[in-house]
Amino acid sequence: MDNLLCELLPSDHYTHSEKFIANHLWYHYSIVSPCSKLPCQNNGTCVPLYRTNSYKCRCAKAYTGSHCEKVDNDCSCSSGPEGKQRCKIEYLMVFPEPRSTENYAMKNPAIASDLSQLSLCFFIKLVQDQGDQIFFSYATKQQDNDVIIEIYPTQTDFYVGNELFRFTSTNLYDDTWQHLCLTWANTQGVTKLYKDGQFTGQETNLATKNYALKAGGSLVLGQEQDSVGGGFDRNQTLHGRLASVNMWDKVLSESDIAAQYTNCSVPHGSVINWSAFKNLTHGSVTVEEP
Ligand SMILES: [Ca+2]
Repeated sequence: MDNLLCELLPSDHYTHSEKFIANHLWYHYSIVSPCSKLPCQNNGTCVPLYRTNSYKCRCAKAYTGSHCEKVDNDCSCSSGPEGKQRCKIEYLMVFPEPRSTENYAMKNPAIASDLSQLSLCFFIKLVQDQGDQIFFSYATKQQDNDVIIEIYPTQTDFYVGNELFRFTSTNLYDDTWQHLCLTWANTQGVTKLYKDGQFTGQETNLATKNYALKAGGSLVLGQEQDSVGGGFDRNQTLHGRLASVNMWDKVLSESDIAAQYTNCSVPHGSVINWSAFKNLTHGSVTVEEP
């Protein structure tokens, strides 16, 4: 029998799996690795520590714990949906340059029942451009401005039934992700604005008292409608990024809204559900998944 040639390898396939290529001329034997039982969960990578006959787990994004067995709940929202917590974001929608009336997402019909109150929560990151930017436009046959969110450098205008609520204390053009919630109820005609989980102010417009938003209209993200599903103006086009746009048929509590920011997660809305928009983009609007 021929002599066997023995080669001692400087590494193993747990440490440098990319350097190990199958070769039928060699038989490779190795000592039992601390990683051979595949101890790391949820796609974590096992790093063998031969000196101590132990290992450590390098966890995939969104997992933590010595064996990557725990979901990472330490999600600070400060860096928005593209930060550490992007794991909790189903997808982002990107509204690119150049601004164009071709770029939008539309759901028609969007709302199944008339609404006497609402909460609307979302993440947004804006790029400053000429003019104002309309992020959200809900139009019905009776009223093309039934709900609008119009963002200027120095103010945010929110319309219900073509009636204005103006918030002047918010600057949304700071090139960071913002978590925003707006609530409105027709009992008092009051709208409240929350930024990054904090209540920032309220406005009253008595003309919205007892008003009801009509069901069956068209919701457009990224453009302003002057008719159902159309009448867009390039100078009001959104340039930026959106995520987790959801709407409810009730006023969410301050603690519910604070929890969205703390958890960096907007739950699915009962009226508008972000999942439904993923395949409703037009033009150059793109979807990015984490
Ligand atoms: Ca309009």
